[in-house]
Amino acid sequence: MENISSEYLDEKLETVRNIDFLQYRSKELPTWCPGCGYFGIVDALYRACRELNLKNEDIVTVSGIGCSGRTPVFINSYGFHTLHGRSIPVASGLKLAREDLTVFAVAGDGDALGIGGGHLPHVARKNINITFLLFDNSIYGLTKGQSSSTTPYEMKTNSHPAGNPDTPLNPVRLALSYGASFVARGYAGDPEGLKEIIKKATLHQGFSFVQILTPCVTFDKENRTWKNLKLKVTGLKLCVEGKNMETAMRIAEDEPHGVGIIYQDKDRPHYQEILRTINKAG
Ligand SMILES: Cc1ncc(C[n+]2csc(CCOP(=O)(O)OP(=O)(O)O)c2C)c(N)n1
Ligand code: SF4
Ligand SMILES: [Mg+2]
Repeated sequence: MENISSEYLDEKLETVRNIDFLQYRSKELPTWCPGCGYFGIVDALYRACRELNLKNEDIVTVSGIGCSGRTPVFINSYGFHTLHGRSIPVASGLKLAREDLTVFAVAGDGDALGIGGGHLPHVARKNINITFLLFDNSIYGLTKGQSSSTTPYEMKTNSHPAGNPDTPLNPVRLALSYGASFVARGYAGDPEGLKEIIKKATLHQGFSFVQILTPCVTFDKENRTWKNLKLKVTGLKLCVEGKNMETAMRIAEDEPHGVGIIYQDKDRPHYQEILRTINKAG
């Protein structure tokens, strides 16, 4: 078969990138497995950026390590592929230095809640104005299927072939407890709905936490599969009005597959506003 030249591919990709929201797609070809939920997530992110009319040069996506760590490579903007578990602190520093930029921090469940788990409480309590996307496939994908902080109890994984002995963390409950001013859950299989959530999270003035339910098609054949997610994911059953912590906590407990905006406190100032007020007073 005749080889396709890189010039030919570049030309074709340039054409594709010129289609509406695909201006946010980089020239890099995906390294994710065919069928991975992450394609749906970046698709939603491209669409959100388009509808928010963000300039490519005003966006920065910061990642840690894991399959999710590749995300900035596929976005036609500035990006930073940092160390394992460190997307939140790097994104926070960046936002504090360059308030004018739109900063997305992304991380897998292992990255964000395992090795990087110490950063979430602080970005939430400080209310730093970044959008955090948790790519929650409930497994370590990149390192080939070990149990993560969100792997269900007793699920068989490559690190626990007899069943996971650990109780999983509840990401939404954690984010609420830590004081995140915006908490939502989305689904990689619904890029249109996820786009709306990412738009709201981006427009929110303060720390926005979005848990995204997504499958690892290669290393999870029993829990968060497309088939199971399609059956389980629903819109939120409980009605969320304003900042209602009690309802939000009930959703965290009782609706683990409910997608939508779970909590939003629009009144709380974000970190740079607080700093300006304190510095003026002092
Ligand atoms: C300090 C350090 N410890 C461990 C690793 C190995 N490692 C790389 S990615 C990863 C976990 C990835 O899982 P997750 O964050 O859920 O991301 P996914 O691959 O599922 O997107 C681990 C343990 C590493 N790269 N650096
Ligand atoms: S290993 Fe899993 S998370 Fe990683 S790219 Fe493949 S399907 Fe996606
Ligand atoms: Mg993972």
